[in-house]
Amino acid sequence: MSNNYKRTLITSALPYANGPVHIGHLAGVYVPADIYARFLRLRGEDVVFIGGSDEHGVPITIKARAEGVTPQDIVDRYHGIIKDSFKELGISFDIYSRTTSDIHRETASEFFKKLYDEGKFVEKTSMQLYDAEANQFLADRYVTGECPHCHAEGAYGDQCEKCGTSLNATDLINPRSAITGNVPVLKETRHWYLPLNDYQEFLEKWILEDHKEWRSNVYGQCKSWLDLGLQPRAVSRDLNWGVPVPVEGAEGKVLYVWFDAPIGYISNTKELLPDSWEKYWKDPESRIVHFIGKDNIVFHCIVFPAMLKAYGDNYQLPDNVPSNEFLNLEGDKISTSRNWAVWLHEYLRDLPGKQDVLRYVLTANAPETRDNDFTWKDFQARNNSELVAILGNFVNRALVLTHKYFQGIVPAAGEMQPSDLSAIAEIRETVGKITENLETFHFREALKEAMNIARIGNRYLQETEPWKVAKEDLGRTATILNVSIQICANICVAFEPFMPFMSAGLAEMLGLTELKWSMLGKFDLISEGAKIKEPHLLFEKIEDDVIEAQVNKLLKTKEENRLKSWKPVPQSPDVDFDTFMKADLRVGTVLECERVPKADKLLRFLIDDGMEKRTILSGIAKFYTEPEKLVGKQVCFIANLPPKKLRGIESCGMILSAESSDGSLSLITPMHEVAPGSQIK
Ligand code: B3M
Ligand code: ZN
Repeated sequence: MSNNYKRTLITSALPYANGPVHIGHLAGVYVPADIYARFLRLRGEDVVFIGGSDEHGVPITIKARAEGVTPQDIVDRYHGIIKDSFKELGISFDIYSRTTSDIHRETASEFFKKLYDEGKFVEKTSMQLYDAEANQFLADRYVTGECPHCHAEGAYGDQCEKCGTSLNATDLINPRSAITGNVPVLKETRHWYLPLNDYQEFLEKWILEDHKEWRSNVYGQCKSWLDLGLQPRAVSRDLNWGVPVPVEGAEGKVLYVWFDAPIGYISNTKELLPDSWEKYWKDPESRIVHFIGKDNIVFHCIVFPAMLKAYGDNYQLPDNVPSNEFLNLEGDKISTSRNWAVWLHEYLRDLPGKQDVLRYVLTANAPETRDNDFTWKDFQARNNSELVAILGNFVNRALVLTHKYFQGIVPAAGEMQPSDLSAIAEIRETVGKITENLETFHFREALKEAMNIARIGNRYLQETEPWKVAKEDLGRTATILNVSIQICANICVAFEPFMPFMSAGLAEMLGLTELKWSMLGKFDLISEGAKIKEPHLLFEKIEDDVIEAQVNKLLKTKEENRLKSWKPVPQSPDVDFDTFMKADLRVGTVLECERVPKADKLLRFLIDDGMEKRTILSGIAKFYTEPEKLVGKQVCFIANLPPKKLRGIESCGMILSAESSDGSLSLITPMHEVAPGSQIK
């Protein structure tokens, strides 16, 4: 049992249904949560794994407004995509529901109403940010500005994503409406506040004293907020999308999304277990573990626990909140708005059958204690040099050799020799490390240790060389291959939490019908005489072209973003007409064009300017890699600049090019051919 609890409720952050999920979500929350759920199940524990879409909140209404559809259209579209793609990746939720469900609306309303009736809220009228043109109060992502804490730009009305601090919209410096871009005005409105300050002492004891075992990044963030002193937080909003505030006279007001969403964990559990959900939420012998990303720490460690404390009724608080840091993509922050992401549903379409590879790479690179980076090169390398070359290679050799020498029938093991015993002992020690790391949410480390089972197996085959021994001692070969098959069975169990598809395929080949964590470290899992199925490769090499296609897709996105965000340099100060007319602009025909030796930027042009042949050097070599193709073309140039010596060559004039958004230079040429030397007017 995990920490002597009778049962465990695992929740994973409810993704906003305003877009698909991407690898950052998976690495941060869903793959670790699934690993943990599978691990506890393998140990025979009573586990419930809850997921669902977070369908309220301003990100959704902003997207709906942008697309001219209703928020319900948006959440229906993305709830489906998210749910299906999680399933295809093997995220084994016991339920994946949503917060626009009736049961959620009822649960969240009742939760609010109880606190309201018991006077746990402070009702306050205050001046809030308002966009007069849009006729809309500006809450949460409806307003952005400079964070008053870390001074990052682009902080939202309720939170700064950069430093994670939760904010009140009126805290923002230089706020701007996300709807119209206008500077907001202040307008009076009434809201209900949860007085978090009333729970300061309780939270300090519960977190800082009772949960010193929490990850340092989680513990540290909570401590910094508690040290700042908790403030009352609004739990309602002037919006028309969300759970209506269930109080007389509260028309046009809904529950703040971060009040309603965590209650989604409760409503999803209720939906799954109508008769026994309270066992998981209100029994001190139950354990709740929230898997989240670091920007959600304050809501899961401070706000939601305060809400549950305020509600009472014996609600249990989370025993652990193993929050991950962020995963970046090719060195840049993953961003939904900039489409800088690897979207799960696109990954599954572009790389069919490679769910385990993604799960493996995201766990191996998991941002458990610091932000980390995903690159397609690393993805390919880990697949080819770890999954194929180490794990797949060992299993394939063990199975192929058993077919080669024993027609696939597992041979009886003879007397063990030191090499057999040491491999077995090493694997048993490794199993202990995997277990200990999984129990303490160190999934990266646990995976590394699991891979060591395959490394030990490869080393065992290298040392015992059954392919040589078989020539004169089939009995010894039988022992070696029997041990190797048992190692395969251990691999099958150890990797089930990380790569369930590979594990199922290997179990099928080995004839294992039930996997239990207690099987690990045993070497009699596959009986002698058992028939091993024809082996198939567990993993295939990923070729360069597959990776190039993904990298090019990102480069295209980067270029699109550059174009979208590109603005021309501001216009230069006016120049009087006479001054301008002093410049003598002409058209010339290119007679020769070649690179200048030892000058990677320069091209030497020989131009027919209608009067003579003139040489002009131009720094456009990297944009015209076949200069000879410019011969015969016409270019525009400034004729009356004083000659200038560059690399020993006298350059008479300047050839005109336009600088594009990506910094590339493009020659200017007349719309149709004109006589060389024609003046540009
Ligand atoms: N919808 C996810 C996010 O902040 C947020 C989690 C809710 S969990 C109750 O991206
Ligand atoms: Zn900040």
